Amino acid sequence: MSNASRSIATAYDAARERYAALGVDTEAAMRALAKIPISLHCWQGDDVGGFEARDGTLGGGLAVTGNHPGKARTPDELRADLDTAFSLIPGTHRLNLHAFYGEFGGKRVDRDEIAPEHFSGWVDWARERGIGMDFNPTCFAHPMAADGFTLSHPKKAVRRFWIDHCSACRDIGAHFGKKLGTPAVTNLWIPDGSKDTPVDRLSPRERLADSLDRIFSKTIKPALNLDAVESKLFGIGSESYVVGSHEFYLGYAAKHGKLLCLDAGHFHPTEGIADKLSSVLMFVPEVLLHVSRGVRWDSDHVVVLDDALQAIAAELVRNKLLRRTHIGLDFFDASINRIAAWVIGTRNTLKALLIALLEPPALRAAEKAGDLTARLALMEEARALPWAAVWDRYCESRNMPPRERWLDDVRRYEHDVLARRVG
Ligand code: RNT
Ligand code: ZN
Repeated sequence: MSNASRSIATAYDAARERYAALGVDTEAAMRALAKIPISLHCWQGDDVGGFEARDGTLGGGLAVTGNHPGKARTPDELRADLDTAFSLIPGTHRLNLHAFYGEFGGKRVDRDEIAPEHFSGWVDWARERGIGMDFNPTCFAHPMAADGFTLSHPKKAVRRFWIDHCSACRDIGAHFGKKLGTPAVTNLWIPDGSKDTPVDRLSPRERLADSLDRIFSKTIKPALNLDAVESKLFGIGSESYVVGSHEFYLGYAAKHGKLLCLDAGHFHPTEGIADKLSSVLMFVPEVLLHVSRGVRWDSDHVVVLDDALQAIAAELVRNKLLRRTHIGLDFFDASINRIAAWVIGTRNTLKALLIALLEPPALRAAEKAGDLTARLALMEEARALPWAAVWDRYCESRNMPPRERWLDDVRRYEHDVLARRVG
């Protein structure tokens, strides 16, 4: 046993005892953590670029900043990068793919023509690794979305095009579900909105509801594909009005039994999504999370272990909502090593869940007894409990580098692989 391993073992033994005295079983917490999949978003790996045979602007109000060298240029490179990230994250996780990451063999395959065959490389890759896949229509970075409207567009032909794209995506999601033995969550987000104050806020929403009804008219078994809809408060170029607002999709999802996607960056800057979970899950069957971090706006910074993230994890664990929650990530930072971005954001999400799983029962008991002084006191003391010793043990027991040791692997990969990607 190395010195580092010995110190991790000693620290864990002390932590286990400390937690046991508080009525917390650290082994059970690690077992529970191992069962929670996180869906890693492919788009952190290439700055939301995709692999279509077209060069275009990203659009849709999405913006990636930074020019760290070595971004993935091909599906094989992106898969190799993902393999590296997965090799540094304990647990069995998932891949969340966007439609424009299909493999089109250099051919122009338009969005309304995509089919399962364009994703066989991804399916084979996921199957070999025993992981599930999730999916997303790509309703941006396309001439048909250039004026900022897609499924709510006033022109029927434009709506038709995007309806066909989204319908194709559900079939592809179902194909993933069938091949991989776990349902794909196919999440629909559109950029539709207006820079300046519109006069008519209603008609676009009526058109969007009609488009959604058409997209979802085909019944697909939930064992294969689950539909999610993602709201947003505002975007770049849609500052004054977003057709698919929170109220719109909350109502739509509740009425039609769809999943609601809550993106942590899609609300007012001081508004967290943690408090929404217990309400929303009373009325929609399941939720999808886009774990993200907005800095002053929906900037999609890499997720850090902040209060907002810990509050989300605490809500899921305390209210036993994990069974009905699909956890996905949504951030993109091109100013740092992109694989490190995945590893940092995913490991932080897991750490937040572990902290929640290790919460002493005395907190709830104090609240139940009406002792609000003790509730606050215990909550604050709990922040300093030795969860990090349990995390290190969790990583080691699953043959994953503990602490910051994963960074050595990322640096090696950067030197051996990423640095050779030029042009
Ligand atoms: C945009 C949404 C959406 C995208 C991805 C790329 O504001 O958050 O989820 O980030 O589809
Ligand atoms: Zn999102």
